[in-house]
Amino acid sequence: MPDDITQTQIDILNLLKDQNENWTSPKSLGERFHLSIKTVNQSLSELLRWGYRFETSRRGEVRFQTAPDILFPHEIARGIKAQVLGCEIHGFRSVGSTNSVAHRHAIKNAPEGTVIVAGRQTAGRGRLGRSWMSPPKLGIYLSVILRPTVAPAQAPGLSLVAALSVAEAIRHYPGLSAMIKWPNDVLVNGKKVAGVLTELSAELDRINFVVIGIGINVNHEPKDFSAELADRATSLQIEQGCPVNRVRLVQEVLLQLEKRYLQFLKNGLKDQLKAIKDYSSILTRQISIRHDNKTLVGTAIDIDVDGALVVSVGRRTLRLLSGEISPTESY
Ligand code: BT5
Repeated sequence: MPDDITQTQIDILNLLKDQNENWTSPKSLGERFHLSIKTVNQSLSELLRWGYRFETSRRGEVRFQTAPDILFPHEIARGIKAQVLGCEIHGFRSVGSTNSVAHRHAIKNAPEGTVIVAGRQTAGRGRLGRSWMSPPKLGIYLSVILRPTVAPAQAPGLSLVAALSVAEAIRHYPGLSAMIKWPNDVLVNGKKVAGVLTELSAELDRINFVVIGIGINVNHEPKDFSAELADRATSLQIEQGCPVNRVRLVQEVLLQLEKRYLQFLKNGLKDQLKAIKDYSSILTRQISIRHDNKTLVGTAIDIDVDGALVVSVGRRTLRLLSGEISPTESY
């Protein structure tokens, strides 16, 4: 239960990690934190139960070996390079939706950059009432609270900013050429590996806050997807052939998102449009578009500086600010 690890356990853990290769005795841990040796040993047993591994010397000293692949806030916070995103991290073993939890924190004035992360979601959601499959231990389910000082009309651009950031974080792993499917999907080898859900609380001319929800399929095997998703979804492990450390990936996503978000605040999408277009999986392709209750077939020709998809349909040119598109041929 990530929400149940105690501060004493975290303090002991961090000290042991700081010691690198050096051995530490339970007695010195006790002295450092004003604890009895019994409490230190209990804490070490609890950490073992969480999946941490330590080496023990013949003299009963310990040294840190490995951490479990659990999205503990203290693991994400340690060594994070983002400055603002992740300033507060709240972790949960299971929630309905991290976006809903983030929304509740935002209303209570949580600062910009607050992150909500969960081991699983029981009501993970996509756009337009769709659901996001969020099984335990395999994926990343996180939401970030932002308070951008831009007009509400600019907010849809943040979905592209987030999709680009996730694609860039994934591209750090060898062989994973992540692409963006406008407006909010990230694909690897033509299959969906991540999705972004941007939710807004705003008045007519002012944004109160934005919640960026990010779901990434990380260590799923093919059997972990429902029959309905089997042909369309994939995970990083499936595409890379080996598991991916979720804590490191969260740190990378937050770092990329912070960089791109700061650019967005300064110049809108201008400085990232080239990367968004370079990674777009649909530009120049024939797509079908659901628009005004009709399905149209056209060619995606551009993404403009507002984040709109420009599509040529017969002799007409449409500018879509949101919507559903699908390729008419495979990627
Ligand atoms: C999205 O919606 O792709 C946005 C997904 C955002 C999920 C995150 S997880 C953390 C945060 N908390 C939440 O409650 N949500 C966010 P959309 O474009 O509407 O796509 C939804 C569709 O993707 C579904 O109808 C399925 O077809 C498909 N889908 C569902 N789960 C999937 C998965 N795990 N992997 C790939 N595709 C999936």
